[in-house]
Amino acid sequence: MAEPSLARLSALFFGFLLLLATYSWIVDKGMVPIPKAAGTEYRYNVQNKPIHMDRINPISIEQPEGPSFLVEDGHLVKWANWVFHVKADHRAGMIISQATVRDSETEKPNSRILIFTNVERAGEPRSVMYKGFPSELFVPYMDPGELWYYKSYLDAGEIGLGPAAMPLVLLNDCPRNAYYIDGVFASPDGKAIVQPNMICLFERYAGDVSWRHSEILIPSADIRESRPKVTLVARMATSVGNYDYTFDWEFQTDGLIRVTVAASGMLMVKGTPYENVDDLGDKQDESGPLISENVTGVVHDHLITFHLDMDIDGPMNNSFDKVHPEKQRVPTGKSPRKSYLKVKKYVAKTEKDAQSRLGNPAGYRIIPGGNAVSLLDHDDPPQIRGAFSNNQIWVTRYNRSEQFAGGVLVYQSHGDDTLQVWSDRDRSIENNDIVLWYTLGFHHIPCQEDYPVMPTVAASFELKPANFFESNPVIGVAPIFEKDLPVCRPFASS
Ligand SMILES: [Cu+2]
Repeated sequence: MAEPSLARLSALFFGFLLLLATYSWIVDKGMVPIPKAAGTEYRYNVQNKPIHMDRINPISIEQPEGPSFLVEDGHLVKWANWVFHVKADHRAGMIISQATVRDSETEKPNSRILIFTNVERAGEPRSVMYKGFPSELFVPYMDPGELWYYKSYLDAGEIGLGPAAMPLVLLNDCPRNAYYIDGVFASPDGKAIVQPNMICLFERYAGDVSWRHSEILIPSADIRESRPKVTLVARMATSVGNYDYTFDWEFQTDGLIRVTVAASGMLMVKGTPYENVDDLGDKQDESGPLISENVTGVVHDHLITFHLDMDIDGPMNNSFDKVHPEKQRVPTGKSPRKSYLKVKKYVAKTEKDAQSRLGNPAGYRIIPGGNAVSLLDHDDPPQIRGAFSNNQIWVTRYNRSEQFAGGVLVYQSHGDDTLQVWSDRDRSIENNDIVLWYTLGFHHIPCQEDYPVMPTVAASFELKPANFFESNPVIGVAPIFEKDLPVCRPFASS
């Protein structure tokens, strides 16, 4: 594994210099004791901190017949019923594009293609997503004091998630069965920077079930059907200064895409005269909790807005329905029940070309996961620049210049080129080429366990087929039998 190149380091250094040049005056607000810094070493080979737990034996996934995916031309990934393009990107870190899923019920004559020597892929590829990537990453700190008020970062636009991505750590960032892809970027002097092992691809089996049913009402039949859930993960990790973010795009054979952001790394901390919360008396430290002697963990948000250019069965004629489950009251005397849940569609203007058998418009649902919306006032300067986090979900008409939710140029921006501004134009989005924007995030209230390096905290959302397939698309998948896995056996039984 190669060390980071000199050109890459100079690119990062140049970026940090720009940040420093923005705030180049000195403010002295008095002295606080220098923290002891005891127990802050986190590197395994230099720390001396025995852990008191039973050892976990090394673990890995065995694939006796090798991986089930192909990578063509360095970036085109073919796995199970999915085909998509993955690439490293200077600003977004990793971009997934032209994702199609093969629908075995749309097979036409001669549509089978060979991807391995003995495996055929049946059915027609159907477009799901043209392009998806983290468009901006907003981290406002919640200390309005003179030394901290300006600390609100747009990490993708100001730093770039690509150059800040160090090579992944083999066997730890990704499992042994992972395949690695390098990133290639341009340095400020125009030379190429190669970032080795920046993205990994691997099949994940976490012991979960894809679908199952046992027939308890017909005991003589002994029907017990179950299928293991195996997924494909595309992962990159970036270290934007003190913080680390891992981005996963996980593809399931049932058509679902799960996007996960996992945050780890080091807190941005502030000195304080206090060593113990008792020293505070009736006061509360306004910046955040005391996490070590003389060290405060300043409260902040991590808000990551994804650009999701969904092209369900093609770029045009896409619409967005708001679906609300609502409680309904049963009229008195009509039923022993008093209430029930009814699903109501609020923007049901969709007439798609591709209709399913039952007449439902073919679609994908967004299933929110990690919800966090900025609590800053909309007229607060950081929030004007980070206005894309005013809403959890946005839908805009496709415009090729609207890729980055905080604007193309974010250094010292005033919020005049954000997703909020574009959305305020109020263009028609019905039966059109539209882009879905979703913000996930964390309100981070630090605690002692986050210090010196915080355990990973993850949040995710899902893009789930809804009436896209005619029925369960993985009903025909074969189960796994004992003879299929000749390599791995539990140690006790070998
Ligand atoms: Cu945080």
